[in-house]
Amino acid sequence: MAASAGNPQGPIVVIAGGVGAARFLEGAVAAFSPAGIVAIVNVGDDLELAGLHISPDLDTVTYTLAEQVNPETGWGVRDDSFAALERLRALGGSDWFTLGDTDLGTHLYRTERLAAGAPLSVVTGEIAAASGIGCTILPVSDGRLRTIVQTDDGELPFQEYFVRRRQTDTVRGLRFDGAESVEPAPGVHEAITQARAVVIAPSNPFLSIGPVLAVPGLRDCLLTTQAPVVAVSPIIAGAAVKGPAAGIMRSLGHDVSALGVARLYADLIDVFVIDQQDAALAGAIERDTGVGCLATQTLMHGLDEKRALALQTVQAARTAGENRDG
Ligand code: FO1
Repeated sequence: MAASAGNPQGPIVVIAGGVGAARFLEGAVAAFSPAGIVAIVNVGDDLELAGLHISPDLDTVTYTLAEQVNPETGWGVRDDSFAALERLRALGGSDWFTLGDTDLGTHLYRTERLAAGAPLSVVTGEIAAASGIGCTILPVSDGRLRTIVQTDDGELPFQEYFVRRRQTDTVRGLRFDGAESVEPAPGVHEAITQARAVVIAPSNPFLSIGPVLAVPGLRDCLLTTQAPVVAVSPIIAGAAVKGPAAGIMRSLGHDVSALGVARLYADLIDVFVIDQQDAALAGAIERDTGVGCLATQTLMHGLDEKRALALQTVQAARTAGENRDG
């Protein structure tokens, strides 16, 4: 747990998965100077398909901040066309992963640059800059890290579980392939160490934040940074805002509630942000985990709500850090 209030000149660091984190980041970029924000993004969802390197969470964050994301899905590009996918289908190729034509351009660029020897963090920065994004987007690692989902049908690569089999398998466990040997990407350690505040975004704690925390040194970095660390609950009133988080918590034996999430993060965080619908849980969370809570509106509809959540979350972190300093 952090030891003091953090560096007031340092960045706001957001540990991010896909859609929920991207929406939180939209608010952060609106509330604070984008140049002072660093997103550290999950790469456990990455996949190789038809020879292309696809990084769904990096792309979701990038497209969202570039105001290019498909608002209906929260991933992919708005108003994209699917001529390439239709051709692939007509040829009898594999079409279970929906790649739009504009999105494909991103994967072609990334794959070519990686093949030429550029690290993923550099390529991600290039794509962000070309998309007009003012904040820093970093993959948690340049190394190969892949989430493997353990089910009754055996081990499944993440996107097989998530997209191809539509999250219908009961999750018995998770494994982060490559985690033992990867390193944090350049800038990750520095950003957390020098942060003003670190936010664990309202992302799936197992599928999105789990792979980030599995990178060697990341947990220690969060435990030793001077910056206050805050998490935003992705579980509201016993249900996930989006995706399979509730079912996974249940099948892995955790309480499907903000309290269950708080227990997962208790050793890392100084304060926990829960939804106002869960305000009655604040006392139990504080007694059970020793972590203080802020109950507020965490469901983000428009930009005003996203900005308000970002402001309140960072303020809660700063206050927790100052109280800790005494
Ligand atoms: N999610 C789906 O449910 N179906 C898809 O066909 C799909 C394609 C896809 C293509 C590019 C991309 O960046 C994301 C895509 N996603 C799709 C979303 C993605 O699988 C998940 O949202 C994340 O991996 C979980 O954070």
